[in-house]
Amino acid sequence: MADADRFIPLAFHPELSDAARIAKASEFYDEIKERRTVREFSNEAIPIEVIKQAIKAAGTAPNGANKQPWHFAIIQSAEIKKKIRVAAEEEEKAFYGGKANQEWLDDLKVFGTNPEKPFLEIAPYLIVIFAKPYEIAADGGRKQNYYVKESVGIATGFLIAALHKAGLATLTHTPSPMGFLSEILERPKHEKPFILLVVGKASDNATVPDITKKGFDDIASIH
Ligand code: IYR
Repeated sequence: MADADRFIPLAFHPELSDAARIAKASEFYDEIKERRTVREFSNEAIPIEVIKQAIKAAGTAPNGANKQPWHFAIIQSAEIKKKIRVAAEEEEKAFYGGKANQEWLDDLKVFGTNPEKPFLEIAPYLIVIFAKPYEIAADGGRKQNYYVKESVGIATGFLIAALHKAGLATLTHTPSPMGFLSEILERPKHEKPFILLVVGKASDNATVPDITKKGFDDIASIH
């Protein structure tokens, strides 16, 4: 435990009635349930300040020992987007052309996905979230990080929620393997690409698959 004098009073202490809490929780549900993974983006420009604020929100996520084991690379350069598209499509051709088994391909049919990823060039931003299994200290040694996947997963969730709140659409894209992202973005070797997030406005005529989410009783139990 840290020294008592290193603790400060918690600032966030909302006093809400039970009814207000229920209302707030259901308002958030109503908002977040409108989030859909989108594959048809508008090329309309979005101020980078929106992206910066959303990444700041992501950076507040709970994480192992407050090591904040993440890096967010924002890509707006058309040239880099093109490189990423070419490399991602290369991996996806291998995925759809034999690497994925039939069950996986059947599970993807409803989404209408294929190896072509034009959105990687159309959307105004790509954000590559990197996970840092460890840090390199000033003396070149390794400093441990903890619960890295959990931490980066939670931060990515915050990021997606913040972008949704700003009215933007996202696509969590995970070409596999993603090593090409480290090379193109010239990130240090020990940072591992976690998710490639495509960000922008959904195109006016965007469509999404007609799928549903499991209900409360299917995802939760009360003990
Ligand atoms: N990465 C591929 C395949 C893919 C896999 C899953 I699991 C999805 O939910 C969607 C797609 C692609 O992006 O096409």
